Amino acid sequence: MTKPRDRLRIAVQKSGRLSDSSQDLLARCGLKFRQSRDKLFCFGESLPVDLLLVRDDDIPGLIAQGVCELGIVGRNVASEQSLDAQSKGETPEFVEIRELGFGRCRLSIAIPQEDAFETAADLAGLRIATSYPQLLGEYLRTHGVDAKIVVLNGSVEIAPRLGTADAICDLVQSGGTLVANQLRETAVLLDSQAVLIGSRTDFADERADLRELLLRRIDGVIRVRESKLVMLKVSRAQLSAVIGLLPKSDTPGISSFEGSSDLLSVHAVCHDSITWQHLEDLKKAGAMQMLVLPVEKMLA
Ligand code: PRT
Ligand code: ZN
Repeated sequence: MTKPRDRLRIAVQKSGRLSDSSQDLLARCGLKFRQSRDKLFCFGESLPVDLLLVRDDDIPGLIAQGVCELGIVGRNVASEQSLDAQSKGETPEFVEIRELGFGRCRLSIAIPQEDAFETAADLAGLRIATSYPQLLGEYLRTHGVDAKIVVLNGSVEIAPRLGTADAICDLVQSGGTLVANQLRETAVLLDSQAVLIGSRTDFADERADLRELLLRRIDGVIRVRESKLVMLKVSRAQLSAVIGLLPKSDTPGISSFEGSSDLLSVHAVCHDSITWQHLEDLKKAGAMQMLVLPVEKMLA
């Protein structure tokens, strides 16, 4: 029997695209760690939650082995490793728990700009370079396409120019890398972002409560990040039109001004981003002196 543990371990990428946002999220959850960032293991000082700084590809495996309970990785990494386990007849020992809203990208197939493409069937017989053979394999199987998967661990985008592949399947964010390599995106296989993953098993020790506590705080941080406080003035006659335009708003607070029976002040927390277009629409509907403020903490 394994010894009960009273500390939780969470693994995040040591250095790379997800590192800063992952550590920022944990800091916003009130976690403070003792070691400097370049060390592998950081001791949690504010809560019994320790941090492991590792390569992103190692995180699902560390959870599967029981070295840590939670981790932050791109969905692309989690899905690829999950399919890999399934291809060996194993059940992946980790599951996706939360979307975290950063590190957004997509896994796409791209072909040389001048090549024709209408449907997935046009990929038949091609050599497709990728670091995601499982996700690509699943896509090809689903579409009944017989193509050759060329596994590369980096610089996938130059494979067509080098003549080692006819197409690629790689992560795309702005699309700049594809354009720079005269490639064009033809199909999206997976929409990705950073996700919190965790072990499939429930814990019978302190870790169960710690995990719940951390999840509650993460939910709070995500909710606050997407929320804005909107303040504005409006005449009584235009109030309902203006309130109807506030995106995902809680019940607004409405107050009147001393000595004015017509002018009202409205404040509302909106759980969505407020764009310039929203403000233009509100103005047309009669809103005046609008203010959009970030929300720092929220407790219902
Ligand atoms: O060293 P370690 O193994 O930990 O890091 P890594 O090199 O494997 O990963 P890293 O830091 O490059 O990326 C970590 C995660 O960030 C990925 O697994 C994705 O979930 C996410 N992410 C988000 C991206 C991108 N955006 C991204 N644009 N990962 C890679 N890219 C690359 C892509 O491979 C291509 O080369 O950026 C290029 C495309 O970008 P655009 O903007 O030109 O389209
Ligand atoms: Zn990696």
